[in-house]
Amino acid sequence: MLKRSSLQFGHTLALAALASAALFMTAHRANAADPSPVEAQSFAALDINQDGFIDKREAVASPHLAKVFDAADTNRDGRLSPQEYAKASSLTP
Ligand SMILES: [Ca+2]
Ligand SMILES: [Ca+2]
Repeated sequence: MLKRSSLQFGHTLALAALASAALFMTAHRANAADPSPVEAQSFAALDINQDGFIDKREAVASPHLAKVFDAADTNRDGRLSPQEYAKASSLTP
């Protein structure tokens, strides 16, 4: 009786370990593929007119972004695409 229940307990632990490992790997892969949720959220928050770009007037809402705007705008169209914005967050003024 005692032996049986401890076996079951061990089985449950192994399952739990497997489940959390799978969960960790899934979360890790999602982070590597996409911009982090924080970045995506702030891009949407800064893109006031929701045209999919952050122009200079929208960038002033973020002091850091306003400073690195020109450096981040690699194609010089006067606005930041999500890709340029992702780069901007790693630039230092
Ligand atoms: Ca915009
Ligand atoms: Ca641009």
